[in-house]
Amino acid sequence: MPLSDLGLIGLAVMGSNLARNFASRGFTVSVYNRSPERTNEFIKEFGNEKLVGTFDYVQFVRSLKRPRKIMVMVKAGAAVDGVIADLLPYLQAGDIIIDGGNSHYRDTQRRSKELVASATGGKKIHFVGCGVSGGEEGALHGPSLMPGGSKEAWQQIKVYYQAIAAKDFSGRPCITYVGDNGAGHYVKMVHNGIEYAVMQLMAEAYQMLRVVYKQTPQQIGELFKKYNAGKLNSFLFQIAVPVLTRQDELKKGFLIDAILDRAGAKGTGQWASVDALERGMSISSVTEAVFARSTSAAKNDRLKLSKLYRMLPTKGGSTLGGKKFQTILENALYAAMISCYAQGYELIRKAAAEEKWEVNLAEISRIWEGGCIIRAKLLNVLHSAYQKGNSKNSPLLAVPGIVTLIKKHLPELRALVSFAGTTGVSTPSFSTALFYVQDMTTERLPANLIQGLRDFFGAHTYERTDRPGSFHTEWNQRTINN
Ligand code: NBP
Repeated sequence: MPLSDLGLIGLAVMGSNLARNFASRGFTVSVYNRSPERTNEFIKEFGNEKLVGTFDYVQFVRSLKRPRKIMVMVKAGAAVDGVIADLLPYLQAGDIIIDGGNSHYRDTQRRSKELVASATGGKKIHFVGCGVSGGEEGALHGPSLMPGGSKEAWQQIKVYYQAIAAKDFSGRPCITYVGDNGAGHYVKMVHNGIEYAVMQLMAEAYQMLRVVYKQTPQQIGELFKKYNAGKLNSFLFQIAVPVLTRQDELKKGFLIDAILDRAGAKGTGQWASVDALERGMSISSVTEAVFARSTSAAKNDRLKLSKLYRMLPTKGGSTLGGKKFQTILENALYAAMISCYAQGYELIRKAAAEEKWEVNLAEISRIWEGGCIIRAKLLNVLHSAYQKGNSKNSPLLAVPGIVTLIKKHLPELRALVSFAGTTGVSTPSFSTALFYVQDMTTERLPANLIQGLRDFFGAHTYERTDRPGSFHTEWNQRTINN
């Protein structure tokens, strides 16, 4: 029996589709799943000469060409450690483990360290933490891939992974080596954070149209379709159209109106928010999106409180005409989305500096052009702006093409947020997107007052505008009683 090019462990949604994707590009893949019934089912349904079922680690490892390239697609967390521990006795120096799950990047950093020679009885096993985005469809037809970790291993696996990746706007594979140890999983975490923020912006836009302008889901679906044909062209706007316009099969009306307004989360938005807080960075549009899902989950409390506070939206629609609003909304969405990317990219820049990763933001933009959930025309705009500005790692808000776009559309974002404030519809992600750009482009913020207050009550000291050093003032405590 000829040896397989690759091994894949974990045949749930993602693993089985990735295995099929590799096989469809001509590679042979040995697969293994903890529960053998799943392997049997998979082989029965999809098995061919390219997909080989194995039922224990000895059989699995023996079936692979050396150095072995083994992708792990199991539930993130303890299961990944368990699989690595079980595999290790059968591996040899130079073999490669690729974790394609949504692992926390700190776990990936730990695993990378643990797999160096000292920790594995003299066997140098390479470890790659690879962010995978695109869900089931992406895994099967072409995901966006964010590998990080061993560069030596990357050289050996790239031919396989480039073959299965989605294509960017110029037809190149949506994959790049992101950086050392946990860089790939870090960038995937930020990708998911941006995904939270973009979906929250879309939900806020929907709510304005539904509540203030009394648009039907059909009308909103048609508007989003129009947006999708323009500069907001993206996977999320594309799928929003059927989600909005599908008729309910169980009763008369639109399905969207029957879906409970309680959003779930798997935690990557929270991870990104906590990481930003720990690094002293603001990704407020992402964090607001996480908070918004938490608030949505408090359905019973909201129901009770809504009866106590009947603050119905005002007739905002009449103060800003429907057609005019549609244009403002489109441009406000565009500016707000750029702000979300600017926030995410600043977090990546900070993490890269602290973790010593050589991250290239032009490339990150490029590999998100296709395959992933946030794929959009805008990513090509960001990528091109970085290239034209010859500024692959500048803050996004400093890239010349982006400065022009923000200057052009910020007034509409401002108009939208200020209008929303009069309607009673909450727009936390639009608001924070605006405030982020405003604050990051403001020379003098009011933090001087905060410093003064901190120095008053806690002698925390302050810096001055006119000379270096740290200063403390003996503020007159008695003045507080005057
Ligand atoms: P799941 O995250 O649902 O995990 C199920 C797989 O993990 C099964 O193969 C299961 O084997 C295996 N497994 C578990 Br659970 N515990 C195990 C253990 N202790 N030892 C060995 N195997 C174990 O699968 P998924 O949705 O395909 O996702 C796989 C990874 O990809 C996850 O990290 C996920 O977060 C990530 N991801 C998912 C998506 C998506 O759209 N679903 C997108 C991008 C990334 P069993 O059959 O024996 O129970």
